[in-house]
Amino acid sequence: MSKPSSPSRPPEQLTDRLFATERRPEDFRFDASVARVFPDMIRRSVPGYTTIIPMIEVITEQYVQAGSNCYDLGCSLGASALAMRHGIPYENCTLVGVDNSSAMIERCEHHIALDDSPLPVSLRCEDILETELSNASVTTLNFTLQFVPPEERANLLARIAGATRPGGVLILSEKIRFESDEEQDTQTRLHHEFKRANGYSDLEISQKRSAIEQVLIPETLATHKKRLLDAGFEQVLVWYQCFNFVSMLAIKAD
Ligand code: GEK
Repeated sequence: MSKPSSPSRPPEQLTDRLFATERRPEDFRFDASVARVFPDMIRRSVPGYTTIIPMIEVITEQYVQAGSNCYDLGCSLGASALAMRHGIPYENCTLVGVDNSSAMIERCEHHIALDDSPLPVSLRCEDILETELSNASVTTLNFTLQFVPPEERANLLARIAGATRPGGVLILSEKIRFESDEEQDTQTRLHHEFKRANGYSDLEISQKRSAIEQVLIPETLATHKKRLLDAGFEQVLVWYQCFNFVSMLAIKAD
């Protein structure tokens, strides 16, 4: 019996092979070539990503407030925004996804259209440093703050905290670095083993590392916690960690 024909888009187009051949370590950009393979890239590169996304729905459900705005900042193709959408039980909430990559926003529109939740999602192709924020109950920065220049991070977090209602939250996931060089080396090695186990070659791992190091600046957990408290959140806790990838919850006082 002949095999059923393959789906309309060949699988090669969806598999991340961007660093499989020799490339100059030029700056990594969220352009169309990255957007096309993004779901495969993030799943195979970020330990815990497939656990974190459904937890964003659970956390949103706990903290969303009727009549408020929810934001997914650096929404890429909308995975976190869709998780938030399914965690929002109120018709009078507004969900906003923001990303400054037009290639990401274009594809995100399709993902939102394919989803069955009735809650409208408004997408903005804007810089999260400039986008308007107000009346927020749940905001997500799922692996986005790490791409913001470090000197801009405190202002952004203060703006988010200032726009958040009492009892509202910020969900923050980041690649972190460790105080001790020994732990940094061990956790980095384990992360690379995770990538190898997911089919990335040594060449892909080392070339991606060189490219991403120029744009992704990780900080320590202590730096993140202090800055979130300084920004105006009352409580900061870690709800997930796998190797050097951490998800935090920052809660505003009631
Ligand atoms: C997910 N949250 O799947 N303004 C707007 N967007 C930005 C900015 C900025 N200043 N800087 C970076 N981005 C997603 C994954 S990916 C994480 C987030 C990763 C956007 C950038 O265009 C990209 O789409 C996203 O932040 C980071 O849950 O690639 O590791």
